[in-house]
Amino acid sequence: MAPSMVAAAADGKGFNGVEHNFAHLLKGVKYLSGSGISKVPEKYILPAQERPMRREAEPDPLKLIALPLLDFSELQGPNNDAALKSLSDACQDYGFFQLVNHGIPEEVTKGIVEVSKEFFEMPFEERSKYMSSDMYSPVRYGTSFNQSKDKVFCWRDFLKLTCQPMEEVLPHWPSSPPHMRRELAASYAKAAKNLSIALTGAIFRGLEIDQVEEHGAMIEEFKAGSQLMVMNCYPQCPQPDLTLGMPPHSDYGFLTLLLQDQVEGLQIQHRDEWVMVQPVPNALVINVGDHLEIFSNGRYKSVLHRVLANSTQHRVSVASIHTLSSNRTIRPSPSLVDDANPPRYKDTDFASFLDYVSSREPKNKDFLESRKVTR
Ligand SMILES: O=C(O)CCC(=O)C(=O)O
Repeated sequence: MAPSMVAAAADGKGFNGVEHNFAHLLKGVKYLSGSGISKVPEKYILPAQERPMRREAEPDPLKLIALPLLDFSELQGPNNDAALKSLSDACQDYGFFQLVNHGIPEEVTKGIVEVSKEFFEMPFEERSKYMSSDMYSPVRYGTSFNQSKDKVFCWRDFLKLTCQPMEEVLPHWPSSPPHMRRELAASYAKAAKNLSIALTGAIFRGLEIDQVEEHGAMIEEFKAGSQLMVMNCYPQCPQPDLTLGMPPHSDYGFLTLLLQDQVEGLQIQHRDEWVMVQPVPNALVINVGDHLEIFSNGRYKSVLHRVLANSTQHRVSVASIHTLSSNRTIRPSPSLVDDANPPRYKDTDFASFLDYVSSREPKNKDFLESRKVTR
């Protein structure tokens, strides 16, 4: 019997039973999965109508979608009208696309996925040094979506690293695995930041607002803007039909760049159906966040997405979420607003998002909904 199982048995909470004490659950799903459970604890069981799997009325929930595949070199090159049009169409119709030839070296993308796996493989005592309920902490290790608010836990552990200003936050990042801090996480974070700025420039060109002085200045602001890197760990789950790796949510920022290993799990909502994103080797999954939906006055969509748990394969992903600095107000671009298209969203900022999510259980796109103008 593994030592963790002995400990569990000793305190009377059988790991094959359904009940577990809350302190065990806060150790996270990597710990639970490693303890050899054969059933998910009750805290992870979603109400029947929120479960991911095969309800009679639902079409095949494992339907794969080939997201629009964009080539970054074409977006950057001359005569890029067709590429910019594809970018704009993808942001309107899917809110998601995959990006190839993005220029981040493969050793960096593979390295950050590997180092994330190594982090979650470390003993719980080592990982737990970074546990914090402070949303403003530059490093936060935890489990579920928001472990202090979630009524039902999801099957995910995470490490969140604030990336700006890099010189200030870097000393707080985990010092193990030994090469995590500088060599990989920092070089991936910098590369993702540069790519997000270049993509934002392409998005402004696609929206035909790049010549507006204010937007040129915004691109400069993005350089010192906010960046959060989230390493997600979804270990094998004994009953994946009863729970989710991540519940349906949208991302708060302008753009999210997601690196996933080749294990399927990410689903997006497209035309009222959940569809599985097919991993493409060496591609990044990019999605429109709430701030870009607001900035584009609703033209581009911040789309609901979720992650399925699975019983056979461990999955790891690394999301890098980019937006303007936390005290910056986000509002519909004045260039996209006129009498026919009045502002559809209220002004917002990152701090109000954090206040919102720390005061309640986040659900679906409820923060974005709260920012909509009702007429
Ligand atoms: O793991 C994934 O594929 C998605 C992660 C995600 O949605 C997030 O970190 O917000």
